[in-house]
Amino acid sequence: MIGRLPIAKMLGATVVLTAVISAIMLQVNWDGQQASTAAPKIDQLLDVMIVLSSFVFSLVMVMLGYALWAFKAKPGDESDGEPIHGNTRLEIAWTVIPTIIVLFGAAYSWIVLDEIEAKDKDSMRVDVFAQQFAWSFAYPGKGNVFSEGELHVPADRQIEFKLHGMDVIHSFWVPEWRIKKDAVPGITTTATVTPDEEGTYQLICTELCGFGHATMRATVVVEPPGDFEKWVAGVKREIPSSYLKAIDENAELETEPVGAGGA
Ligand SMILES: [Cu+2]
Repeated sequence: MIGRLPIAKMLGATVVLTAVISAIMLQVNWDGQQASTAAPKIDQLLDVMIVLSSFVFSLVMVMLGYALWAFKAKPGDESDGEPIHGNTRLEIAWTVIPTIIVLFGAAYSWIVLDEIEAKDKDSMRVDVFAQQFAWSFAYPGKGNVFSEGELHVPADRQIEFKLHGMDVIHSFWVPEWRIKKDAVPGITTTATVTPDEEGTYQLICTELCGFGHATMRATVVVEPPGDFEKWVAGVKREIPSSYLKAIDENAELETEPVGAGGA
């Protein structure tokens, strides 16, 4: 039966519909401002996925539209439909095409993840403590200074955030950086980010963690390295011993960084 379908015309219609939908969808600035080196790569990945999704959507819509038009029952026709048993060519096509799309998406995502998680030699470690319903930060390379509710980082330097969940699972997300990673009690997870745009942003908990989840935010300041050093020098608090203990305990259980998580 597939041999009688106007395949060339359907493919043509699919390509045109894909182009129209993609052209509209790609106009939208889905992710907002870009403020890390990872952001353009992740946004480009999203754009490619939008085009692929538009193609799949268009293909389904064209085939559905054709089927509705070509195989419509005549008025008064109450007979049963033709009993159809499989179609090898069609089944191969609808298995192979999605497989290629999914494998392409997996390979491309893998490459992007590898690039954005590649470690720089001069990366700076910042420990992040998440607890209901607040964030605090420690700078092991800077005399263990400790800050509550306010994260400062220098621009254009890779930061390795070591995330510690102090009670339940939380998730670390600065939308302009794109990176999102869970803070899980008992293990240390790592989020690698190179902020490349000075400014003030918001750190948002993006894992439903309890009654105060919606208010679990912190201020993020990305500033020139000189300003950052001045800020560090002005911080008089040091990391509390209970937090230091969490770092040590977690360190024993430290695992390889897991994929970006969170809801
Ligand atoms: Cu939360």
